Amino acid sequence: MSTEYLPANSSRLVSVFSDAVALTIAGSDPSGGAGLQADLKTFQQLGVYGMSVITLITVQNTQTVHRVEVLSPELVLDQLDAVLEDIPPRSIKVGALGNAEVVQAVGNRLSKLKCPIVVDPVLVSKHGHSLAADDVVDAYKQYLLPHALLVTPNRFEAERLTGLRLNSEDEVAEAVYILQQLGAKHVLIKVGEIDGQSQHVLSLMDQNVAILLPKLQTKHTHGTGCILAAAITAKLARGETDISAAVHFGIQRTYETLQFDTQLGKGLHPAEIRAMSRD
Ligand code: PXL
Repeated sequence: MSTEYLPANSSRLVSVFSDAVALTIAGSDPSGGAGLQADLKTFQQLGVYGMSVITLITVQNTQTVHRVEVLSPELVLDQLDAVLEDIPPRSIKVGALGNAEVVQAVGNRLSKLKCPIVVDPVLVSKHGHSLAADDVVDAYKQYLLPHALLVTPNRFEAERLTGLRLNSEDEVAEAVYILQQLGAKHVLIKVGEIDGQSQHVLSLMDQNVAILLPKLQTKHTHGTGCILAAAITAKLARGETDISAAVHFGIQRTYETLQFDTQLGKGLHPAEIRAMSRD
């Protein structure tokens, strides 16, 4: 038998991004397309060390969600405290929380932190199906939005949080205003199609910017909401302080995922950010 030695390297390299650490507080999607799995993969691909606190477990694949089990608020907080006292994240993403008790518990804990918090209020699917009862919506307004540097609702979530119907630019602007009154510093509404164009609307202080996206004919968008918020969170973890730059980065990278179909699964193919080839 011959013997091979790996090159005796080395001074162990200290990662360039060693303080680029992000935490996601989110639900599990075992098929890997959405939830904390999508968040962690996105962090990793963007050069950020990822941590995850699990809030709920879904039983799902690319075709259907069979079951959702929400963890107790105590178990969620215990996970959160364990990582916070050990590896302070530079930014935090909040995804699905499942029920009002968990929203309240997480919101109270996050109120004590200083790092940027991106809240993706998982309330209604991008196709318009409700994922949360009314008391969850109220809990988001009361306990979580006041601590959000950025909140990223889709059109239906923005409607539920504000009680408005978003059918025009004026109504979108009104929704942005209400969400800021509720305490979110910045707002990114993933409006989708309005006046015949696909767009996101970002609030920057007193100014709203419509970011128009070329329309792509694909239904394979599973996980893109999670990926967008995670990419923004990753950029913040890498030290970006300009929220507009972080949002534009996230939109660009998420949009790119739609131009590349993973072709995985029998249902809606999951999207993913790819930073490098698989060699
Ligand atoms: O994209 C919303 C979302 C968030 N979190 C989990 C999910 C989904 C959608 O499927 O499964 C765990």
